[in-house]
Amino acid sequence: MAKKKARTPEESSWDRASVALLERACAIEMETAFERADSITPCPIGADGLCCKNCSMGPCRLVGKTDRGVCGATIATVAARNFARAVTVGAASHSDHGRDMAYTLLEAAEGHAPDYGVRDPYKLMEVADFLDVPTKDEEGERRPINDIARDVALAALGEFGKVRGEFYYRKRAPAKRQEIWESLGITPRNIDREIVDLLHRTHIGNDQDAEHILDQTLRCALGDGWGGSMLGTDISDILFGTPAPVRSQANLGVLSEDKVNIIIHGHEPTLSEMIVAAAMDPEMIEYAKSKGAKGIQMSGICCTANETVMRQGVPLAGNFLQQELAILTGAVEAMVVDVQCIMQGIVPLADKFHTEVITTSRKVKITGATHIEFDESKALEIAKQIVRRAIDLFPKRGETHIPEDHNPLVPGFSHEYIDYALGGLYRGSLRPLNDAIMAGRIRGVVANIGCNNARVRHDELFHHVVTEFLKNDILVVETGCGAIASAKQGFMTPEAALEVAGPGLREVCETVGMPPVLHMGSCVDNSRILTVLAQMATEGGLGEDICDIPAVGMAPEWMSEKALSIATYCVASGAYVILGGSDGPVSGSEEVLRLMTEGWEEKVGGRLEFVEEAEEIVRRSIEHIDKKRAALGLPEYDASKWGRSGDRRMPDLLEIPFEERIEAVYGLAGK
Ligand code: NFS
Repeated sequence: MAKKKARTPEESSWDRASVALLERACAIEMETAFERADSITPCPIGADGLCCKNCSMGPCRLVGKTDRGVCGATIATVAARNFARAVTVGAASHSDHGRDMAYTLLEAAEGHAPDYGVRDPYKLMEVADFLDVPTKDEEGERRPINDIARDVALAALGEFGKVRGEFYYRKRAPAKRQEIWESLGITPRNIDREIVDLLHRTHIGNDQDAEHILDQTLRCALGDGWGGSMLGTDISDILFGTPAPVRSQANLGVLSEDKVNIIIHGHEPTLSEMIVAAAMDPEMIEYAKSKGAKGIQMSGICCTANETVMRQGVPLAGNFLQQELAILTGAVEAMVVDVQCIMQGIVPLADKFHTEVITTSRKVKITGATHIEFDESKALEIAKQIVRRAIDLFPKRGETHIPEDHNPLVPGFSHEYIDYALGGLYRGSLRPLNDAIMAGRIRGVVANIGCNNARVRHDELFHHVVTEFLKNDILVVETGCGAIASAKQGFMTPEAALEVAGPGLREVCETVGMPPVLHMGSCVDNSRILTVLAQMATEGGLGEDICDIPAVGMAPEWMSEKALSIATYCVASGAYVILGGSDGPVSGSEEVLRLMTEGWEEKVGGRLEFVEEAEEIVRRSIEHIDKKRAALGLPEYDASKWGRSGDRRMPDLLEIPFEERIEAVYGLAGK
């Protein structure tokens, strides 16, 4: 591959463990995505959304004097159509994951998947209610759990292809939001239909009005956020338990020198939960010992990591751009993958080591990888087969280079747990959060989510924006690879609040005992963030709708089509969303950019902006939060008012002179 300007390891990643392994890659001349990103110049026409290849009269590149394709399609039509296609793929990926979870619940309820069952009956009852599934029989007696589970699974599957009637999960949004969707005609009819409808429209000779294409894009994305993703989250909780805080560790330093390392990578907890169970089986541990290992070390990459860290505390090996780097340690026996965000590059790299890449999904094979197809009816048996295979590779392990870096984290902040943490078992509510925002102790909320992107310095944008938000008393909630970045950086422990957060946010975190950056799960779990926002809007004091709340959503290092779908459903739900790292995939069309900002703000109260620089992302976010505070008539943010509530920890106070201590605790000095 011809080399252009190559970045040094430090220029490629902000993360120390990754830099060490990139140095290793250089030393042993192994190629990674970082190097390929340097070698491949992205096509500037495609990057701006100006290349149409929807028929064989093209591809038409709308640059220079060319402002229409062969069929006459305009720049705005082409840019909107390309964006719409990306959103449909993203929505399809999340939603199909949700569908698979529903099938697993159905199989479990009907007794065909004996290794699975209902682990959270409370969540099952709640979801049954949303889906109009009766939980009691005609005599008023509780129906058997598996009957309810079967009907919930069937009703959930109905949301994908419902023939007529309403999309049930619309009820999860604030009433005002539902009215907006209704008046614009963008309430999803069913999840699959909006995806297919949008794909149909983007065929040559169909919808050729950018605004009209983008309206359906909002509708399709809503079917993801409030449909496929939300069902994916809910059913995962029913099957595997609703997350609550646990302790864990993050970064490649979690790999073990003397245990069999198995990395689970992908997205679906169906497989990973079983592998985790298999790896804990005493028989498997004994088998590992018989091969000279001290045991089995599980860890995760990407959203599988987020699913299993939230529920089981399985350590996070790393985020998207660390999948190849994990193999470069030489210490990984098996990387077991299912669906989404799996780079083909891991297979040739694994070939150079003793590592085996094992694909498991019916939907995903990678040339050169071992395929062991997962089957829910024999889940644990297959999981054990995979674990055994990994153990067999341990004696072949050669030289290892495991970085030392890892940081503690406390993940597990489902919306249910946040309710509980703030209000206790009997008064569970978001009232204290709303009150803290209204008083100005918490200036606002940022949802910081999404991918890594090999074209921007790995993890740097995440680090920059999160640090600035915390200093400004902004609570940060996270999912996906963004959450893994913060975990690695040590932002996800309660102690972190003392180090980084501003005085108001610190007081709140100390009182509740929570980190200032909350890990809320995988990318489908952005639906948890929607739920929190909906509850904040209905709790009172912060308006009546999501668009009234002083909050911003962002994916500073995004790269996937799923991230575009998330951004779009958040906007359609009323949020201001910023995608970072570049000027975005529609930058070639002024009209589409205007439609996604002013146009969408007028229609749905949210807007989508593409902002390359971290400083500018922070500036615009804080400006938006303050604008929303002012619109609600809340006091102007003033950091000097906080930090004296008496919540400061004793060890801190003991360090300072007595008079200052009085001032710090009671604010009484001089009065
Ligand atoms: Ni989300 Fe999760 Fe990571 Fe991006 Fe990929 S793993 S679904 S798409 S890269 S955050």
